[in-house]
Amino acid sequence: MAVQTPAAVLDAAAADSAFLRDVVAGLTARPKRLPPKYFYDETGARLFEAITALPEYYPTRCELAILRERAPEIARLFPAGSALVEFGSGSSRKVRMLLAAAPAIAAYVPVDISFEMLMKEADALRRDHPRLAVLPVEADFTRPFSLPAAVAGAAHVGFFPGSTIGNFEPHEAAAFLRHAGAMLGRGAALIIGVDLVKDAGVLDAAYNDAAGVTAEFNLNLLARINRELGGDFELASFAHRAFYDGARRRIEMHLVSRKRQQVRVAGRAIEFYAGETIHTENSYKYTLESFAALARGAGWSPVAAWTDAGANFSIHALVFEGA
Ligand code: AVI
Repeated sequence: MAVQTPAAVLDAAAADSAFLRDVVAGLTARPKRLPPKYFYDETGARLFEAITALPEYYPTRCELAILRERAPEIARLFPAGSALVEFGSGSSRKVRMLLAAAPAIAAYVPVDISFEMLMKEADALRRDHPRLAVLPVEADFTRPFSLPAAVAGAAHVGFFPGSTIGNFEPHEAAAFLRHAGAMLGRGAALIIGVDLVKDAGVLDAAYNDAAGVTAEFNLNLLARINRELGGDFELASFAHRAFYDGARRRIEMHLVSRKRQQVRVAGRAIEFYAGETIHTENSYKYTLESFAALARGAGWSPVAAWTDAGANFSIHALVFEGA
């Protein structure tokens, strides 16, 4: 068994209480909701990896295709000796494509909430890039955090792939871009993946895969509440629902109560009527123009944007001018 330091125990307790607070607040709100960032416990991260390989889930494949084709062009935007900061690094598959094309990068700062994942990926990257300083930061990148002192003097480039920005409400996305700019500094570049508006049928299929992996990913949120907060959700009594709202340009994901029922979470009774939903995620889709406008409003100048051949997904390069 791993021995935890007192600080690690405190961190875990603080994280747990934030989870508890957010779950109680979300399940007692009307309509009920849960923050999507809690999808990613160990099981959720594994299920998300499985989603990225599904035939219907095009974003990962399309973003990798853009990186494969455009990495040398993107790498030209990185000043010599710069530090690449990745928000929510997870597996290092995408950044490896940039690192291979950009020997000018001196340091890589992966920021992630999962300490185990950070350490595993950092070790592998150090082996493959012995001259690169790999400086992991364990943090929730949706909250303020500090960059390592070792990169204070370097030019900074941010990397935020995967269209995770789409899981933020537009005002949260703007706030994230402003904070990222303030942290990376005036003149810093940001390379960001953004999913694009497209045919509703393609979008619906991507979030309602035939194998049911997205349903399992959605339901794992209830399983996680059972595991970590002593909840008694019966998973079979909830159904996955995902649909595209064309007016709001977003996929909505919900968990629908199949019957009238009462669930207990952390000693509280939560009532559901039949058909009541918990809103678990929004995944906003942008046009090239609507994302550029969002970025401009947050102090970033768009300098380039690339799409895959089918124009399903985009990668934008932005430079921070100051808010
Ligand atoms: C991580 N994020 C960009 C995914 C998305 O497409 O919004 C999460 C996801 N939810 C269901 N499938 C994938």
